[in-house]
Amino acid sequence: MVAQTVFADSVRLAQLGTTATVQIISSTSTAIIRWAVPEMRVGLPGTNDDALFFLTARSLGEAQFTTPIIASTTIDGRYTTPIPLGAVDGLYDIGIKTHQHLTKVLRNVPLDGTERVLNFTQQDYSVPVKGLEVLVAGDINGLMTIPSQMGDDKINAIDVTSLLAQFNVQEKYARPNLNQDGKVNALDMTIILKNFNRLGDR
Ligand SMILES: [Ca+2]
Ligand SMILES: [Ca+2]
Repeated sequence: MVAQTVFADSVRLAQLGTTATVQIISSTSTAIIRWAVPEMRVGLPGTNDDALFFLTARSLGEAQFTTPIIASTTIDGRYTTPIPLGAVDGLYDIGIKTHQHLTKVLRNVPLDGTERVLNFTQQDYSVPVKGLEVLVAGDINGLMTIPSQMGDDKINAIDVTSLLAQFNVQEKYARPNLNQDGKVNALDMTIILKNFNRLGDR
C-alpha cells in the first residue's frame, strides 16, 4: 500500500515536470528465522534454543529500522511468522538481538519485496542448513519490554551485577540463567566471564 502511494506520488511529480527524486519503498519485504541458536544451553541441540529477540537492519553502517516488537523463537531456534521489514529495497546487514545475547549480524541481505530466510547459524544468511555459528551469551542488563532497553550490546560488570542480583534463583527462564538449566549459578557466571568485554556486531 505504501509502495503504491509513493509510486503514485512519483508519477504525479513527473506529470508536474518536477525533478524531485522519490524512492520506491517496499511494503512487502519480510523475513523468517531458521535458525538462531544461543550458545552453551544444556540439553539436546534444538530442544532448548528459544530466545526473545528483535531485528535491526543497517545500510552503509547506519541503522535503518528496528522491528518494534519483541518475539520469541521456538525451542529449536526458529521463527516462521513473516516479520515485516520496513525498508527501502537494497542490501542490508541484519542483526538479531536477544534478551541474553549480543547482536549477531548477517551481511549483505538483499531486500526486494520478497521473503528472506535468515540463517544466523551460518555466516551467509541464505545457506539452507544449520551451521555452527551461535549467539554470544551474557548481555542481561536493562529491561526486556522494548527493544531499545533489552541490554546494551556489551558484556561487562553491569551484566555481572545483574546476574548476582538473581544468584541462586531457581527458574529456567530467569534471564541470567544463560545455560537455561534450572538455576542461576556459577555456571552462568562462567559464561559471562568467558565473553567479558565482548561487543555485539555492528
Ligand atoms: Ca550488557
Ligand atoms: Ca544456569
